[in-house]
Amino acid sequence: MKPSFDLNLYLVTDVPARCTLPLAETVEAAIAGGVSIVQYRSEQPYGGAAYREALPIVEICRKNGVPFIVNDRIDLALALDADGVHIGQRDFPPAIARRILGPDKIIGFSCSNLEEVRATDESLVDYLGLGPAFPTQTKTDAAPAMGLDGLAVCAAATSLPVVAIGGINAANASAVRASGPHIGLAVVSAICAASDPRRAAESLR
Ligand code: TZP
Repeated sequence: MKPSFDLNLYLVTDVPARCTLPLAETVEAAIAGGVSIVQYRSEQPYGGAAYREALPIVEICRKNGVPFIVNDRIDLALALDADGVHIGQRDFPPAIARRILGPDKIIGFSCSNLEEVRATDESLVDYLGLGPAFPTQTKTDAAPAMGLDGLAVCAAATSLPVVAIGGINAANASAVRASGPHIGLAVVSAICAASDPRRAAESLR
């Protein structure tokens, strides 16, 4: 059965060099602060290195009953028996991801404009990541920021659960939440680069 999931506060991990604490400690603190779902996002070129880096995060998520998602890499998601994968427009298309992963895994799909939202087959994916909401330095190849208005339009155009990403922090969190009826927040640097990731997560709930 597909695990249930809650997009309210979605931690996407950064590379260790940009995290204040070691990755596993970052995830543990963020979950203590209220993160409801975790995505492992890696720049590791080798699958084995990514697998070893992610294993402790998987354990922490399991221990806390928090779904664990892998960014982009379906092979790594299967190797780690992750709860799901998050794919972008340039990854394997949702139909292929679904065929490989089967019905019991969560599939998230990134859309950065209304056309991409409208072109998404809602029967294939479980949620949409919408963004970047605001300019971000974390993803160097990100599309132009859609802003609060863009978020509102994209969120209204789908019946899937949505999570906004890109440049989200404690200062703009409530404005982002107000842009759709049930819009979750996905953050990288606002938690990973915070001096106290637990408090940072608490401030975003
Ligand atoms: N996808 C769109 S923006 C982004 C990703 C992975 C990075 C968001 O990082 P931050 O630090 O929360 O702006």
